Amino acid sequence: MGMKDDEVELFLRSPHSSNRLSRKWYFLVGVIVGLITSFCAFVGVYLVFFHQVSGQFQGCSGQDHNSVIKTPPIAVRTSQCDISKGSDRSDCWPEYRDATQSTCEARGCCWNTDVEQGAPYCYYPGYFNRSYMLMYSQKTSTGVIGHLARTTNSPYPNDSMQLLLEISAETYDRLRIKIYDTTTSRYEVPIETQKEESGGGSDTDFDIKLARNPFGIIIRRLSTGQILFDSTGVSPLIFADQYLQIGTALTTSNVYGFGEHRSGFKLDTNWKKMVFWNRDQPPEPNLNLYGAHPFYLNMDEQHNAHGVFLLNSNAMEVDFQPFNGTGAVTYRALGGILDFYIFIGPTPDMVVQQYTNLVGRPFLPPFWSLGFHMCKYGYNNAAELKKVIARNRAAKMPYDVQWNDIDYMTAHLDWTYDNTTYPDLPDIVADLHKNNQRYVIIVDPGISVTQQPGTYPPYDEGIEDDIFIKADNGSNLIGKVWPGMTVFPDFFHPNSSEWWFRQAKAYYDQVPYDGLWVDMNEPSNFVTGSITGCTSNSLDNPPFVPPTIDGSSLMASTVCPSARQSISTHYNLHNMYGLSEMKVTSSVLKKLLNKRSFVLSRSTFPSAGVYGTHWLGDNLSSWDDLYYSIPGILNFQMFGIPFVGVDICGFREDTTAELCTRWMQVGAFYPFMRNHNSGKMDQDPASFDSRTQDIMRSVLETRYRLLPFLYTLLYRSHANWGPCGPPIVLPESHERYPEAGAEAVDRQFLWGSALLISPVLEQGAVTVKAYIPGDVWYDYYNRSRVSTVGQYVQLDAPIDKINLHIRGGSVIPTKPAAVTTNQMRGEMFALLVALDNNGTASGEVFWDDGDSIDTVENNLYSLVSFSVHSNTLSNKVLASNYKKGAEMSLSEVTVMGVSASPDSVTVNGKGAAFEYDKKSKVLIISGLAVDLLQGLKIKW
Ligand code: MIG
Repeated sequence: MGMKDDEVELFLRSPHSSNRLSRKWYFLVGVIVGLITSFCAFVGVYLVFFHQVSGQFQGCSGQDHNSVIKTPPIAVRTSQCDISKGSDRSDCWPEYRDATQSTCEARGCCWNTDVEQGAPYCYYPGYFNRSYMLMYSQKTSTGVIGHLARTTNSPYPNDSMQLLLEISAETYDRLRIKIYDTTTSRYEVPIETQKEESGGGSDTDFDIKLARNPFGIIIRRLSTGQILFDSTGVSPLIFADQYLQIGTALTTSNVYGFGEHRSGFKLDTNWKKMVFWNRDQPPEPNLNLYGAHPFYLNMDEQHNAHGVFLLNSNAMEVDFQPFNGTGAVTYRALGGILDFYIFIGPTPDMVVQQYTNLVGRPFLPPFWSLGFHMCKYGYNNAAELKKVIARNRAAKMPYDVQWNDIDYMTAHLDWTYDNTTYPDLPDIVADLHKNNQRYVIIVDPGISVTQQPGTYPPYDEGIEDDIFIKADNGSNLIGKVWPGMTVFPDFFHPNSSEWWFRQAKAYYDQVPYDGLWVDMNEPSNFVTGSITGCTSNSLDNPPFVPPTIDGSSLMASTVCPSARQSISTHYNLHNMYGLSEMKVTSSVLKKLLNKRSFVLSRSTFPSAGVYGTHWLGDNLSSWDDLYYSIPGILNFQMFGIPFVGVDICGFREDTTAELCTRWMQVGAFYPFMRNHNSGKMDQDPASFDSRTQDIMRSVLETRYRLLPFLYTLLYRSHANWGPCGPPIVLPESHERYPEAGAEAVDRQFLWGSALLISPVLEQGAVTVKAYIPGDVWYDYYNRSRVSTVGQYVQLDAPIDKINLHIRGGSVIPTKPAAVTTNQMRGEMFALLVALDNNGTASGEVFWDDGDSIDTVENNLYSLVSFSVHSNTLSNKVLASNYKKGAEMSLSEVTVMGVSASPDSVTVNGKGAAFEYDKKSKVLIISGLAVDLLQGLKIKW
């Protein structure tokens, strides 16, 4: 989209800029000053801006602040409507109401029904004169500030006629674009973003350009000229009270992110709309689901990636225009402000790192939570629960955590257990603990209002503390959830934390649980808005509502948008309800247990990964759902919630032995591994025949062996320095494989960059077509090198096998598997070394006590890196504050890709026993007991 004749270009360079553009800049300053002078005379509205920003130009005062230029709208020139490709059309009628030619043209837009499938009939002309104009701009030390004004009304009520624009490079790798109204104060998202410099001294790679009329922003990657953000030529800026619109061009169709939605990993940009309005809704494509993450990652043709995040919690949609034309996305948000962050990358890893630098890095989960979790909605009684625990122990399944769903409660009341169906629940929990197992329970936000006064403290005390969400009329809003009529805690209320702590503690004193599962926190409501409905005001009935699953209703299955919370309206805070509950719950747990907390939440929002994690909700026991789990898990890596999983074997309806076997195989490589079910049929591993049990046990053991590696990846995602960025699980496209075709691979995934997982996702299949990147790879099981790489290969995958490959160049830490993580912790480490073509490899291991609070921040851990070259493995002790005899010792090293048998092997100078297999070229050095926290040299 080129600039129009009457537009001004403003070249800027952000903070650490060189003088390269200075000549142009001085010239442009002249142009701007000229512009200011000419506009100042009749645009008094500037003053609002000048007063606040610089106090200059007092000479322009005396004008009425509300006066605007009264220019009649110009008629749309037909030539401006002659947009040949439908895909170049930006939708001028996003409402799902029928537009007509006359209503469309009254908006200043073009009408043409002769168009490809999906394209709008009513669209913006090539030149649209009813948006904002850049009235003034000024360079700042980190970017530019500007003043925007419009003279005509948008189709939506209460336009902000003047806006302030602030573009600033907050760090060298992150640019913020903030557009807001300085004349009225508007809601801004109350999450704690991190302001600190994330990188260091290197130069910024941003180039900022502004278009004057209509106003537009173009941000490019300076080094390549590639567009990172370009709002010119797509839907024009609208900033009305309940309708904020802005669009941007995309670089390629390699667009990822925008959760929570169900789709392939690479998004479908063909006239797709994605809605953000948290909803209790089983995952299906094209629907708004449990969480909202308005963040995407776009990768250009050179495989440079950048990220774009709109920090806005209001109901929203994004609307794609396909890539056979413009290739663009338009945002339409129902409130707040426009607050974009652009992350420069240039690798996908770095984009996620930069994003989590802003919204907060993922929590480090307790080590036990990396084990296998089991749950069912409907054990229904203690006998059944005990039977399931017993049979999985007897079957020697690696199994760390047992859960209870809402059926443990008395009449679905939070913080109670049913004395008749679960009379001995405390004993069951004591027995789990005795066996080094853990126990997690569900709690829902809805608090029953129908209990006898004085008998149910969660309600009585909540009333006393006045922490429940209020209806618009000021009384507590009453909805209906599992326990019947309920109120909903306002977790933004300053007193909610103490109140929640008291309830959690009272119950903990009876049943000492180890973690909390916060469900239904969209929040879900079985009635529309409240038991008495909602108001007819504009919060409950906004002028524009995106196509939610409920046909453009914001109140369906939740509380009224007009409801009041302590810091704002539910209209503004709805998408953050789950986040607010996570935050309070994680601090309550920390205080209660004096341990690292484990919180699993169904609803999430940016920064949720700081407080807990997420599973992908009520999936179906189907092969399709097994596939969708992979793009789902990959998406949450990007959203800064990497410790994520889905209900293994499927939640709704009955699974089958084959599906459940394949699902346990994939699930063993979900960062968070939980088998959960609501079907009639049992699906815990020991409920199957002995052959199936053997397969499930074996893949569980593989997972447990690899847990030190997974834990080290989780540490990296939390601490975020060193070679690996935040994602634990990576798609092939994002992990140094800029190979054609890799962009859309979402049936395989990687742990870090070292382990490639290629599961069977189809019924009856005993082979898998897997993309093996062009690199050195070894088969995990027979340790031999893979001969065909850089293409799709057909791999054998009988029912008892999930294909795993280790990348040449990696060192993976392991420990022997055991039935609980507690038991394996004390064992010695072993290393899997996979040599690359140069005979080199590297890796690291992080270890601590597994559940103390803030071990990273308090330096209570050990961190050892390994490097291999010239037939020598050596270590570097980067931290050694966690010392524990055998726990930090090394027993065995397996080296893959050793071309010939060594004559001898020495460990720290002393001869050591070894085995070499000529056929697989594998060297095994075993029987060691050397301290990893001392200097280590193993030579062969
Ligand atoms: O209305 O607690 O997604 O995992 O088993 C359903 C019962 C409520 C929804 C959760 C699911 C859980 C179920 N819950």
